[in-house]
Amino acid sequence: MGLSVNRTAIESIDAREILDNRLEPTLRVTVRTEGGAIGRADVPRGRSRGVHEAVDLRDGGDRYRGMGVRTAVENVEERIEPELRGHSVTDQAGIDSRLRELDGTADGSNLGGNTLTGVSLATLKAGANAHDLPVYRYLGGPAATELPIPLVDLIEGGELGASGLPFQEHQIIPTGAESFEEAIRMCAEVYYELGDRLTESHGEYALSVGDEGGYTPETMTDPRDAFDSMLGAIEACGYDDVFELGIDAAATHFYDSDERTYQLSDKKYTRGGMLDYYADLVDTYPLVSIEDPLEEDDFEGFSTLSERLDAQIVGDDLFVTNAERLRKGIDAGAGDALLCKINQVGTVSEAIDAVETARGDGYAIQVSERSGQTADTWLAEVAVGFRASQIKTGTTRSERTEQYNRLLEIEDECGGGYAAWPR
Ligand code: 2PG
Ligand code: MG
Repeated sequence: MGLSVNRTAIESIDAREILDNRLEPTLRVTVRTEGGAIGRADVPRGRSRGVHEAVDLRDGGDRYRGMGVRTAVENVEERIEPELRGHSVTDQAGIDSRLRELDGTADGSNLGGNTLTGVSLATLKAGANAHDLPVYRYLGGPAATELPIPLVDLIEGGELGASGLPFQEHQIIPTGAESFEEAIRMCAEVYYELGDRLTESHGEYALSVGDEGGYTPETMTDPRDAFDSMLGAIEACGYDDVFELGIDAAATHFYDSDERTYQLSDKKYTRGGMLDYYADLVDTYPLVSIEDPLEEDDFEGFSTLSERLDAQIVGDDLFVTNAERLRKGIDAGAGDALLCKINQVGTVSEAIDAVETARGDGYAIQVSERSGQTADTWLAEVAVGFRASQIKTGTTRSERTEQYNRLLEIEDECGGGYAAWPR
């Protein structure tokens, strides 16, 4: 007679060093249960990171210019696995709080934020697998049937693209599409059309792409030029009624904290100057989403802007997917939307906390990629599972398009609707 097997109890946790889209090392974690369920997850990595994010543990030294993750691998196998063996993968909250306890720091710097994220995500996937459910259904239950609106980064600047543009992302947003499938097709057609136009206006090198697969015209320095080019392409495709625009300014990265000024192309702006600058953009263009318009600790400035503009103000480096920082923002009236990146905060349960806090206070939820990631499609699953109305996952390059491909499958699987833009 066979022994009864606890289908969900963790039997082993393995980790290895793999490579992301930038050929930089990152962590892959595999959780196996006694009953044969398996969850494997790859950890993403940001380049334009916020100072309040969980610490990404890297080996230092010469290997991979210090970016190796062998210490993180060791932490998973030697310090975490013995502690979690036997725990049920379906107890996500229990496993995540045990991970936090083992780490013992607020910023994840002992075991590594990347280590925590890898184990937490692999546990989530193993839990879904043990239940024979796709991750989005396991996470979101029967209510998780809606597909998010994609914010597609057609032109890159800042830290993520070698264009002359100060803002990091210039996005098209298909708020007027009827389905996710239609939204992505229209985004692709605008992308092709924009490519033809940029070749004409800025030369063929404009077609080189940045970390998220958007174009990077070197001679483009004014965000208005990016908006005009994108609107020209949208109009040429006949989609004026479908698209609106967004940006991720990622303002911390052009902020001088000594002078308390922002450097935009060849001009310096005070906070007040930036507020007027954005107000003017919103007056001139169909700009409905502005991420990180000001530096990462300016709750007051975010609040003034949220009050003043109709556009959605999204907190990325401001909130870092942390429920406490978000709560502070909500109390101050700062922002209208949470950017959700699991590895910013550490574990899946902490991200759920932030998402539920946002939902409870009527903040929109935008699930987001990192500029460094792999073809692992947990991001698509999590976006639907968190019932986020928006997703940001770049443009071209397989680690981005795989998310779209998975979302297309999910749309078919659940006959899902398409989210509405918050007005
Ligand atoms: C951002 C992101 C991703 P990174 O600022 O929103 O788009 O950049 O992953 O480099 O932090
Ligand atoms: Mg950002």
